[in-house]
Amino acid sequence: MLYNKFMFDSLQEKLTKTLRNVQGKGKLSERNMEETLKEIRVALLESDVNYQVVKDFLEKVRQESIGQDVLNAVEPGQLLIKIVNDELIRLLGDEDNEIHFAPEGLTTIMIVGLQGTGKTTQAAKLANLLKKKGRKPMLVAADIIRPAAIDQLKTLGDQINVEVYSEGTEVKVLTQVENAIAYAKQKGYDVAIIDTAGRLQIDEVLMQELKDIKDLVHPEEILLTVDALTGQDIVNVANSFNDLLNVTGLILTKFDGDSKGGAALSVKAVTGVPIKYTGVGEKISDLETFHPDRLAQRILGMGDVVSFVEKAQEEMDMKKAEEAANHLLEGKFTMDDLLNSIEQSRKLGPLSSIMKMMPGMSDMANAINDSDADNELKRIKAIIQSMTPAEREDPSIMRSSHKRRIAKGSGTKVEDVNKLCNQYDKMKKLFKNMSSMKSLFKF
Ligand SMILES: Nc1nc2c(ncn2[C@@H]2O[C@H](COP(=O)(O)OP(=O)(O)OP(=O)(O)O)[C@@H](O)[C@H]2O)c(=O)[nH]1
Ligand SMILES: [Mg+2]
Repeated sequence: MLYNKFMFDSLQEKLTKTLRNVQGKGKLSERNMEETLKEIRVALLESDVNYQVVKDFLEKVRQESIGQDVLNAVEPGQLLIKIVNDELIRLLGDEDNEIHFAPEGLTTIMIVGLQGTGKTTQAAKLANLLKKKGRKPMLVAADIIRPAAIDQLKTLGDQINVEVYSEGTEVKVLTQVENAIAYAKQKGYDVAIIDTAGRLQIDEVLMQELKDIKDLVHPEEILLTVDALTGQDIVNVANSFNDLLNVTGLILTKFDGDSKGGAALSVKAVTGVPIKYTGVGEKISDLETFHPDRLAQRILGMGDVVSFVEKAQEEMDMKKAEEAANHLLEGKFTMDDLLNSIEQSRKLGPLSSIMKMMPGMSDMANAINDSDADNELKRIKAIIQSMTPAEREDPSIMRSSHKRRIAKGSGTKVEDVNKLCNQYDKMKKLFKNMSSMKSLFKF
C-alpha cells in the first residue's frame, strides 16, 4: 500500500522501537519478554485498538511464545518478531479477501454504509478496478433521494467509461434496482455495483430499504464502507449493519487520513467480517485490495516491496517509460524525457511514502521533508515547461537571454535554470556512457 500518509505511522514507530530492543539478542530473560509485551500493549492501546482485541492479541502472543519456547530459542528476538507478525496477520484477517463472483452471468455487489463514509466513491473505484481486471461492470444509482447523488455517480461513471443506470428520483428504488438488473443482464454486463443511500444515523427505514434490495437481488457481495476516521465507534456501526444484512466484506475508507488507525485494526477481529479493500485517497485509482500480511509487515517496519512494484506497474505509463528508456539507450536524452520521468515518479506519491515501502528505510523516510522535495520538483517542471521545444530537445542552444526569459516564465531565478542545466548535462553524460556500454551487453 502506498499512502500519502500512513495512519499507522506512530504505531509503527513504537513497535519498531520495542522490537528493535530485543532483535539480535542472544538471550531473552523472562523480564525482557514481559517488558516487551507490556510495551506492545501500550503501543496498541495508544493507537486506539479496541481494549478486548489488545488483550486477546497479547494472550495469543504470550501462548505462542511459550509454545515455541522463545526464551530458549537460538534467536529469541527474531522469533518473537515472527510471532507478533503472524498474530498481527491473523488479527487483520488471514482468509481470502477476494470478491466472490457468480459462477456465470451477472454478479451483484451492494455498497452500504453510513452517510459520507465513501459509498459512491468506492462504488466507482471498484467498478474501475474490476474493469481493469477484464470485467464488464455497470453502476446502479440506488441513492435516489437527492438528485445530486445520482449526478455524482454519473460524473464518476463518465470518468471511467462505465454506464450508470438511473431512472431519476421519481421511480421507486426497488423498481429501479429490479429494472437495472434486467437491463444489465440484457446488455451483457457481468457485474452490477449498487450504490445505496446513506443516513446519518442507522435508522430503520434505511435498513429496511437495504434489506428489501438484498432480498430482491440476492447479491454475491454486500460491502460495507467504514470510515477509518470514525474511531472506536466503527466497530459498533459494523456490528449493526452486519447483524441485519450479513455483510460479506468491509471497505475501510479514508485509510489515508489522519487517525490513529487502531479502530481499523480492530474491526475485523470484533465483527468477523473480512476487510476486502481499503480506500486510500479521493482519486478513482485510490482503492486497494487488502493484504493483511503486507499491512502487518509495514506496521512492523519491514516495508512492502511487493505493493510498491505493483503500484509502479499500475500507475506508470509503461509505454512512456519504455520510450524514455529507449531514448536513454540511444544516448538521446532530452529535457522532455526528464520532465516525463519526473511526472511518472510523482504519480507514485511523495518520496517519503515511497521510501517507507522499502525494508528498513522507515526511519530515513521520516526525516524527509516532502514539501521541500515536492517544491523542487515543481520548480524543475515549471522551468522545463517554459522552454521552447527546440530548447528542450537541446538545452545547449540556450543563451543568457533565453535563460532569463525561462526564469521569468517559470517564476524562478536564472541560477535555478543553470542548476537544472548542469544536472541535465551530468545525467546526459551518464546515460551516454551507459549507452556506449550497451553494445557490450545484450539489452
Ligand atoms: N481521503 C479520502 N477521501 C475519501 C475516500 N473515499 C471517499 N472520500 C471522500 O469522502 C467524501 C464522501 O464520499 P462519498 O462517496 O460521497 O460518500 P457517500 O457514502 O456516498 O456519501 P452519501 O451518499 O452522502 O451517504 C467525498 O468527499 C470523497 O471524495 C478515501 O478513501 N480517502
Ligand atoms: Mg453517496
